[in-house]
Amino acid sequence: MKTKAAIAFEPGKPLEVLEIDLAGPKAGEVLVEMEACGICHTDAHSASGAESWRKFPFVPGHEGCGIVREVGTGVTGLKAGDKVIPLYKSECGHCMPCVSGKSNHCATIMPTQKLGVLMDGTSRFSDQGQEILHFMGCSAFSQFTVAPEISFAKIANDAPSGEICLLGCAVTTGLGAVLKTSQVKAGSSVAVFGIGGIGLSVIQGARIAGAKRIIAVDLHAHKFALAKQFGATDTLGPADLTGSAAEEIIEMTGGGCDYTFEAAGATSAMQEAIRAAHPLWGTCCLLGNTADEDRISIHPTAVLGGRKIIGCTFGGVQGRSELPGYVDLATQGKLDLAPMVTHHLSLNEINHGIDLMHAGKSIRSVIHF
Ligand code: CXF
Ligand code: ZN
Repeated sequence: MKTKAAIAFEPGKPLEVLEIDLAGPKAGEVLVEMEACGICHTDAHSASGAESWRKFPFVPGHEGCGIVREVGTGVTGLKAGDKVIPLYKSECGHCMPCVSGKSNHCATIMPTQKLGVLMDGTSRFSDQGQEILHFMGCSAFSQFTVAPEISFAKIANDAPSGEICLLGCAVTTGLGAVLKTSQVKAGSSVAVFGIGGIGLSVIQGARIAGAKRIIAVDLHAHKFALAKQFGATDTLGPADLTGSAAEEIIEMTGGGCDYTFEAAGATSAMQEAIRAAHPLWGTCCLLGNTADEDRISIHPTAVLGGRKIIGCTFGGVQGRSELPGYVDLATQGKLDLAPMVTHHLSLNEINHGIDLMHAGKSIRSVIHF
């Protein structure tokens, strides 16, 4: 069949939108018609060529929501008509990390997913006979995509795809970091560094957890209105500071926060977030990704008092078993997603959406198919 997709043909070049070929689902695989997909920094980062190991061309996109149209042989958990969110963290339920119940780093498709192929070592996408690779097991910047059944969370059919797609990455990353990985307690103090899609979701998670103080830190003060709307009690920007943000937070909280989160993807923010966590019982949770050569450094005494430095991917959330519950939070009105979607675009406008993101003009742009 044909599918209209945005393709990263060469590192650093704009995506090209064209009709390409898509082979149907093989055994254990599922064909999904995408309804919506958010644009995430990771899509642009990977398309930029910053990952020396990544092979081109590929179809990016990993924050999608769509409808199952066809299932391959042996698929038991999904059927045509089901609404799904593609998972860049699959959940097979059988590998060691899945069985442990302590990790969402499902090992089953990791080796092939990184290579941009499905589990049989081949891609379903092609253009005039040239192989086009998959991305993060999702390739959601395509009207249709194919991935294994273990790479989809089945969610409520009445969930609104244009907002729920954000649970494919940013929202689950922030919410899961707070509710699952850090298990923020009611009455806690929380600081969030970086108020993008992930940071705003940390704020919403902290509000849901009943945190009494939520301090939003960002270099751009125009982000604070939404942070406050989502539950931030305090905001800190460059204009509010004489020293560092960490020093100010230590002053404001009488020693540091119970929990801090880094959602800026910058080592400088990570160092600040570590310092801003209380030195005796504070937990600092790192969420952002940075360049391969980046490092953060601490003196051992930074943790000898009891402070914890942790981190997670996709919030530590196991997609198939736990994402439906997060979707329900949104449909029950406990999680506000609509204000996060600052731009609604067509697939043809994808490069504009990427530009808006780089210029800091969007929280999330969502592609509607
Ligand atoms: C990323 C976060 C950093 C590791 C790879 C996945 N998540 C989504 O954008
Ligand atoms: Zn992402």
